[in-house]
Amino acid sequence: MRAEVGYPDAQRDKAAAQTRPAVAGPTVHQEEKPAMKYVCALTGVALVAPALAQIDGANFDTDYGPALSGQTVGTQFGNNSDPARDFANGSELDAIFARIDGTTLLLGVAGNLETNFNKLDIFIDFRKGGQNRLRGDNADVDFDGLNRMGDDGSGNGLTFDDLFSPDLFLTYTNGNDPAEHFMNAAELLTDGGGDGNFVGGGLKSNGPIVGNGPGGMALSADGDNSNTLGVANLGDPFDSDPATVTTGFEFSIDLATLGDVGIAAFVNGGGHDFLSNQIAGGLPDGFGNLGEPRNIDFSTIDGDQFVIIPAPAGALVLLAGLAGISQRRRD
Ligand SMILES: [Ca+2]
Ligand SMILES: [Ca+2]
Ligand SMILES: [Ca+2]
Repeated sequence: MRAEVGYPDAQRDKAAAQTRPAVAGPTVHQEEKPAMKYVCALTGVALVAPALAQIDGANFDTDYGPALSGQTVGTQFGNNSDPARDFANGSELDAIFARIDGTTLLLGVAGNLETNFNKLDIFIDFRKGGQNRLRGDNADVDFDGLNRMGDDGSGNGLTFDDLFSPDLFLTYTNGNDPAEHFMNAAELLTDGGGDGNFVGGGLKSNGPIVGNGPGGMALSADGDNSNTLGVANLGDPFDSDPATVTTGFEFSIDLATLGDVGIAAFVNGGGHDFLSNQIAGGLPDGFGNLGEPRNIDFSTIDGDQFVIIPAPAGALVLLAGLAGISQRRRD
């Protein structure tokens, strides 16, 4: 019972590591899983009844509560000094705020994204399967930017931490004056070849991006670039505690799934071709830009370069004994 609402790929990998038969043991009652998760989450929604966050890129503290993760290193993509909501002269990823509301992931990525069409790339692990190492035959989205990070045929490809195999890619960007913003989305199927599409965008003054991703998944997003605190340039003292930055980029993602979710996120160059050092979960002290995406292997970098977003609290309370599962998932 304990693992029924747990983190999909962590369970899979842990089960594999223990070399258990696929149908034996308490963690792998596959046929029962959807029904159990459905019951738990429905009950959780009834008990918790959280208000829907407004997708505006602001007020993350009141919308989500404390940050799940704060940045550890100063930015090498420029420390924003422009307080305007729609413009930034640097990029930093200060904190991750999130919660799951029914089947919808609500995500706040605090910080700034320079309005030069640099990218905020987000990877979401919400079901079994996916790509621990990015393949080169995924959907062509954002000028083939996803495959720019993947295997070029030589066996490389951006590789995540061991327990993280994302199933969905989202990318957000902003630039121009007057400011515009855009979003694309793509599936990350275990065997590649998934669907992907341009979600939407245009003038920021028109409000949030509202559209659909692969399979008709409902998506919305908006950005607020007004932060001038958080981390500073690499090597300088922080402007403030990064976990207290409450503006940035906000997403509503209807995953149509229930249970814990993992996310990875980073600031990337305009062609998805040069990773900054602004990575969700943080890098070890002193790390600069990571550069060529295809050569990055987060499993060789200390710490988790992903963040776990727990399933709704009500579901966990009802399943007594789940305390500590988050820690075990990181083993
Ligand atoms: Ca997965
Ligand atoms: Ca800053
Ligand atoms: Ca790591």
